[in-house]
Amino acid sequence: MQAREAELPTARTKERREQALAYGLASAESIRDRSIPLFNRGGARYSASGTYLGVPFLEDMRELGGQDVAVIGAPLDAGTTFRPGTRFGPQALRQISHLPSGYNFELGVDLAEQLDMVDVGDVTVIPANIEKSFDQIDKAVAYLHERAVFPVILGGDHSIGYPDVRGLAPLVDGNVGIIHFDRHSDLSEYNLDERMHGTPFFHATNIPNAPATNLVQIGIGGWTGSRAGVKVSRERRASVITMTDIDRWGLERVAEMALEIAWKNAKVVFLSFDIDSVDPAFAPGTGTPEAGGLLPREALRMLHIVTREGLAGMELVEVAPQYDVGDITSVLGVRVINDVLGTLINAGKLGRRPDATPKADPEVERQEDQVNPGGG
Ligand SMILES: [Mn+2]
Repeated sequence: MQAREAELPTARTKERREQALAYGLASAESIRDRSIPLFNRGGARYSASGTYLGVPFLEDMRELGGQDVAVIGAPLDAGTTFRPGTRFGPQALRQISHLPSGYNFELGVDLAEQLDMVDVGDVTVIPANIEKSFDQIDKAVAYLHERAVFPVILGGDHSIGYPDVRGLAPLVDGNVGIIHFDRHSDLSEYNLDERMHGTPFFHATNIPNAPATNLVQIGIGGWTGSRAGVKVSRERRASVITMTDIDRWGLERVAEMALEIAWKNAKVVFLSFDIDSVDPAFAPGTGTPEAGGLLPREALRMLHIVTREGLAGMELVEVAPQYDVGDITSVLGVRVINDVLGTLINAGKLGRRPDATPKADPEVERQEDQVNPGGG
């Protein structure tokens, strides 16, 4: 069989690889093997579960442009410091995203009707090299911004927060604000000598136009935080809103405050939502759970306030389906994304508002009820 292998043809594989590279574009400069594409087109790996909300999969990345939203996975968990597994986060989120219909009664939005959304699959990350992975994610995210498509980035652990901001900031003529939901401040310079998931906002706020004074962190506290990060947050005057602050001042007031801090002299604001900001009773599927976090309704209520002035993009990180129970963490992650998109639509910041949407055709509506009865 050693000899037989040499006799097997390779033409089709080569053809598929060439197409994957043409469609998926050239990888970051640090990747030596130039046959590895930037966007993962074929070797599905972590992306084999269909698209987010069943929206079209954009196979040829050269065709990106003109859409409102692109969902993109960054299946990297090389940055975890405790329980790994978030490389399967994008897959879990996509899979459970087939449960909701895209319509929300309370928000009065229908994502399928009001957004032109595509799923562009995953960034080809390099699991054995976090810096090369950052280069890939940075370049991929920048590509989406360059084509003016709103990125919804599915993590992955929180280390991707750094390349997600690094892919955005150089394209902004002004400051970038960051609204960061988390139990952890993620402001250390290094974890174990590397830039891991406890470090993204140290490095992101080193970017000249992403100052820490426009970073607002919501939900911080508990026993899994880092003292090194507190020192950085003190020195750089980042704004830390703890669970105790939220209890004391109330959701609305705290969210209004966060909005003000993030937007102060900023041109755009990026949303980084760590699923572990929500209590592990509701979000057990994560690597660094911390008891006493937000209730889902508290998180959603605050999101409705902090996103209404618009966003330049968002990431939903730290979903690790191995530790999940009945997919509840992924259900919540999808809920967070969809609520943000719905709020942006209602605020006139993304897609089309109802008055710009053609009226529903009653005949189509009846047919739709047969196909997708909802409820249950
Ligand atoms: Mn966290």
